[in-house]
Amino acid sequence: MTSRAPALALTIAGSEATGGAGAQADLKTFQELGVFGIVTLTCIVSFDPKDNWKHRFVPVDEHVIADQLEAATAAYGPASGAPAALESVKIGMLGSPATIGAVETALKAAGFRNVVLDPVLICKGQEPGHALDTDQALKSRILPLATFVTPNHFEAESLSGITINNVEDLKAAARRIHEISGAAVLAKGGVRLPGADAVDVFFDGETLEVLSAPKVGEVAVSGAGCSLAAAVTAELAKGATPLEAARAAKAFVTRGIKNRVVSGAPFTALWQGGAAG
Ligand code: PXL
Repeated sequence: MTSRAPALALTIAGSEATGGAGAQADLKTFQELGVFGIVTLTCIVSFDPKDNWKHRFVPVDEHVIADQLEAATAAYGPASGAPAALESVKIGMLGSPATIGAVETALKAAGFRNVVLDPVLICKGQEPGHALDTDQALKSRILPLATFVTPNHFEAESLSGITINNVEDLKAAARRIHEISGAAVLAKGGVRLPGADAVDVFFDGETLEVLSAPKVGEVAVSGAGCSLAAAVTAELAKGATPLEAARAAKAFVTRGIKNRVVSGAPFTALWQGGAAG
């Protein structure tokens, strides 16, 4: 029997119980893009419909995070001997300094080729400033290990120290974040910048490209950031360059937002599988 081994990708992310964001969005994105997905769960988020859909957050014990990473990398990691090795990882919500320590240790040991960081500082509905120590740990310990980073408007301001009101500001922020991290940067303006288009900026130290698509509504859709970073990871896993991965991911997310799913919650969710149905 001959079979082509699929490309592999790992997401280190939280569960979001309505299925729109987090590890669920990542796994669906990997699957849709033809990549074998693996998950290390960092926390469980269950919005509370009795309290304005506020975030309820439970961290996974740091040892359990380390156990999951040990299992995944022993099976498929660069040193595993697997025919198609796991070389691409996406990092989503980590949630606590202890989690960040466990992930930092595993990343340093595994030596992944592609480390895509979605620098989740707060997620929708969460209060800014709620977890400053976590944000600090993410910036000082995980950002330097990233090869590709996908900050949204708020995160780009926080990482760069630049106030972003327009595309020129977004370009400056992308350049600054590249300087700080050494990573390729896809800084997302999304629906936050004025104008008819959702504009993101890619910068890898050489190429600066503005990625633009007509806005689909004016409200952010749950899972868009997670799915974008997961799509970048999947494309890198399949051999795309960072710029190719950014372009493909933007197209994937634009389509998923057009096909978004409405629920009883006050937010809609991106649907990765819309093209298939
Ligand atoms: O969208 C950011 C995000 C990432 N990961 C998890 C989340 C959220 C936002 O709700 O719950 C687990």
